[in-house]
Amino acid sequence: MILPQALIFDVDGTLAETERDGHRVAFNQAFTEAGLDWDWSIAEYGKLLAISGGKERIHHYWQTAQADTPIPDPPEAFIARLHRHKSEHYHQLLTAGTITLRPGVERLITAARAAGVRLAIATTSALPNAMALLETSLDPAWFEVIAAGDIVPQKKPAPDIYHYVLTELNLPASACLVLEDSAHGLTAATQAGLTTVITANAYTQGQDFTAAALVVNHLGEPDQPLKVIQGEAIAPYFSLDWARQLLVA
Ligand code: XBP
Ligand code: MG
Repeated sequence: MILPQALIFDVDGTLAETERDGHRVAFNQAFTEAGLDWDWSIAEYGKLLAISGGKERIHHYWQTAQADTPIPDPPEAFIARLHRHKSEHYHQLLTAGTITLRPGVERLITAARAAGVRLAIATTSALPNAMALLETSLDPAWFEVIAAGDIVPQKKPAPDIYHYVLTELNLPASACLVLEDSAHGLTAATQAGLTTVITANAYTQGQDFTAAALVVNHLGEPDQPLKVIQGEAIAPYFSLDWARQLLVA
């Protein structure tokens, strides 16, 4: 069997640095619009990323930091509406072109398509938000499976989303390589038995990536070499050949 049979990409923080200047800004815009004086700073948002999912993050913040703020009943419906408005702001930010793909992402995806390696998405983000990035920066049609948000009962770090993708691809974990940026994502993927490469970023760089097959600062380009943080340095940029070597190791 030719390896890898498939590459499975996380979205936020992996395809692009969407959190700080995308999701965070959109959450704040939605809060202001709803008349709430909530404002998530860059540092505070970093801590809130421990809670997966936008709706869950708002709910957690309300319960822990804003317990005195009355919000209309039922809270779930209010939070869902707030989150929908946040998604609209997020789309506008993406359409404005302020968020670009991380180094090496498009190159690796192009190489995979040329080699017949199948592609999939496994994200905690809501489907419309994942689609917005794919539509503005890549092409959703390139991905055979786009698994997002509430499609599974439990979000990362639970492995549900990766089990779902493997079932849809009808492939064993041993044939696929995952690209993630966070400890939550790594836990989810490894619990599903998947070999994982971490492309760390400003929000995730201090996290525990011991279970990863490789940790790099980004996937690299021929003229923009990656830095290996954990694992063996093989080449200046991550390739399908490197992916194969990790899977057979
Ligand atoms: C990222 C997340 C998401 C986004 C917000 O997950 O945790 O909650 O921050 O997205 P991943 P939504 O890295 O697995 O893609 O508001 O759409 O939930
Ligand atoms: Mg991520």
